[in-house]
Amino acid sequence: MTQRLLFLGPPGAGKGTQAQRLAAAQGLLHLSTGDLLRAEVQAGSALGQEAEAVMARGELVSDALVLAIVRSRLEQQQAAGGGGWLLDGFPRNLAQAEALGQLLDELGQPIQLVVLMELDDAVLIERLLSRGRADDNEAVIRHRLEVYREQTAPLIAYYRERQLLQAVEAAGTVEAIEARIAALLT
Ligand code: B4P
Repeated sequence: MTQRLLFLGPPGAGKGTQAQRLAAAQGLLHLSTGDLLRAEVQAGSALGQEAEAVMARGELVSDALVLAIVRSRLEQQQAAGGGGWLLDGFPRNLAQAEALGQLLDELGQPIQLVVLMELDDAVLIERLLSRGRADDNEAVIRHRLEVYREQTAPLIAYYRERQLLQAVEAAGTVEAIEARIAALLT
């Protein structure tokens, strides 16, 4: 069974929704950098104060900050005896992908699968507008999509070259998409 995987895809593709379900079903550690950053904002920490304005603009928080969060969670899990993990929304650019590769080499825990969730822009925008989070207004969503195309989409070729990538159509019901993802893991 696949124990170490990551979810890649545009904002609103449903990475968080599917990652939560899969991690619960398989007993994996679910690491969502978006959720972890929002928790820091909520707590009013120095890190959260730094992240808040960047997220509200729909831009990427600094690589160093996000990497420090991911490193500490994966190291904690290994110190507690190890286990599988699912990275959701990380990495989001090539520098983060390279740094993640180095970290996983250090930990001796290579990625087994990258799931790319694909969806049309019109559906993404509709989903995010109906969610209505602080960074879900139309201008910010369009900017997040541009940031995705410029900075995150190059990871598709990066992981395809490493023969780790599998794409999934992310349209349809939550259950239908869940079944498509489950079929990749056996
Ligand atoms: P994220 O929290 O990662 O959020 P997202 O990409 O907007 O959404 P996701 O794809 O997870 O969609 P979801 O399941 O929620 O990022 C937010 C911000 O954090 C970024 O813009 C950035 O500033 C910062 N950040 C995060 N990670 C970073 C990193 N590594 N480096 C730098 N900055 C980082 O689903 C969206 C909506 O669709 C929900 O309302 C859901 O209920 C609905 N939905 C899901 N599946 C559906 C389905 N099948 N049908 C209908 N609706 C569905």
